[in-house]
Amino acid sequence: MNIPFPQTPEFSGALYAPSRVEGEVFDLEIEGVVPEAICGTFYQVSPDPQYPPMLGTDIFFNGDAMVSGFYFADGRVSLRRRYVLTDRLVAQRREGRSLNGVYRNAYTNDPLAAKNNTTANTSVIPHNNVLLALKEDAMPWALDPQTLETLGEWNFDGQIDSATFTAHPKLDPLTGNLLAFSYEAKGDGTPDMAYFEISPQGKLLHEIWFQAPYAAMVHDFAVTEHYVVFPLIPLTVDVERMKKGGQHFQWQPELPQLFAVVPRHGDARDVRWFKGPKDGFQGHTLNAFDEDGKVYLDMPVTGGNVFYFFPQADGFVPPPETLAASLMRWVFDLSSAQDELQPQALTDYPCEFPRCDDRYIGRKYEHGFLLAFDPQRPYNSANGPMPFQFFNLLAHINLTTGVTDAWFPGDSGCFQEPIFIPRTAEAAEGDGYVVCLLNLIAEGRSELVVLDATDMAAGPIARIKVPFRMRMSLHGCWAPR
Ligand code: V55
Ligand code: FE
Repeated sequence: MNIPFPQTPEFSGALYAPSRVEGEVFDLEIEGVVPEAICGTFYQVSPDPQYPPMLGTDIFFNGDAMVSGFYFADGRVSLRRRYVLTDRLVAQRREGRSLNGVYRNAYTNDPLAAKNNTTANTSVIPHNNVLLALKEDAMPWALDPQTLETLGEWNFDGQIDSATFTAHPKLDPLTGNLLAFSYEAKGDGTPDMAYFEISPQGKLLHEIWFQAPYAAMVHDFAVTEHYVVFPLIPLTVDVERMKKGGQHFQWQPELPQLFAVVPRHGDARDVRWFKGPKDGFQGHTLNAFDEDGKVYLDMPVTGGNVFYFFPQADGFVPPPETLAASLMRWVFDLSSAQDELQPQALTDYPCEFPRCDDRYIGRKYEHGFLLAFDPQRPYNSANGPMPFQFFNLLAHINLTTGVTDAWFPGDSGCFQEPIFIPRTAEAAEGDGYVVCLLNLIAEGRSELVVLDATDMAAGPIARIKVPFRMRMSLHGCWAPR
């Protein structure tokens, strides 16, 4: 390979320079003590381009999928990393170069590119004895949970006939069912959506197909005991634009933040649509629950377009410092005809990558774990400009008291998405540990930190040292043994 990666913010610096390192480290060095009760695997996936971009530049979301597993047992931790060998990556390796053009725009691909355009790079989740690597533009890819070997594309034994599948399925804590959905489910630009419930043994139990008023990004969703909620971000799709080599998505400042609320056991006729303020960006969901005919949904919301790489029609993208964000609560009153909503702020600080105690998914809950940004904290400018998605606090929020308890890792540290691990299977909600990747920017390396969820400000009880730099990632999960 004799073409260098571009020196753009998307491909350089401690967070975004590609890593491309596959391998294993047996028994990582640990400072502090990892409780022996933590037994299982922390998986996460990072977009990590195998080759420099074919068109000279690219967005972060278009990298090949590097899956990492941190295997915890007896107070020790070992690490394994493998690329997902998608058709797309195999074709690139065969040709020795990138064959894929604009993100999610196969019209711009090289004729030698694989037909299946997915990178499977956004999230990982265990299901029915495989680890699924997911991206919302295609069906998942299955991996061996132990070796991380790629097993192949996964269509649930042919039971799911959709062009796409979300990167944010949820595991129902009551049944173990995998709850998932598709958007652009009949191909690029189609407004078709579908909801799926799949048993722990892989049987499709129920599906609901319906149409949205237009095709828009539906990145994450939320489930409650009786309902599912789909946030349609005002980023719309236009196949004609794609054919001209344009972006898959375009920001629409005049469109509302749209939501579909669907009874889990209902059908297309039961879908209700709600509208939030325009020019707003619904982020990842923290959690949701329903009570007395109302659905409560908590998620970070930003005023304006967060995705600078999907500008609006006139090319405008808001300067990052103008984007105000906070954790918000939306309340959908299904007994009322009111379909216009105003969310209420739960925090006065920007945050993202929220996670709850997975045992409380869809149930009334009070604990959230998330990354936050405090601009008042020092940042060492010797590290260069602050990179995209720079979060300098790892936080616990108690939604009942409103109190946030956070750890600041110093002026050269920032975090990747945290996960929560209960202290024991029977522990109270939020009683356990938070595990999170810490990027040590000045040192060019990473640590996996373990904190006591009940005392975040005290900092890590264990720092698991990764002897190299892990690229910025999106999502991970905890798979208990
Ligand atoms: C997101 C990430 C993606 C993607 C679409 O964070 C949305 C949101 C890593 O890829 O393709
Ligand atoms: Fe996501």
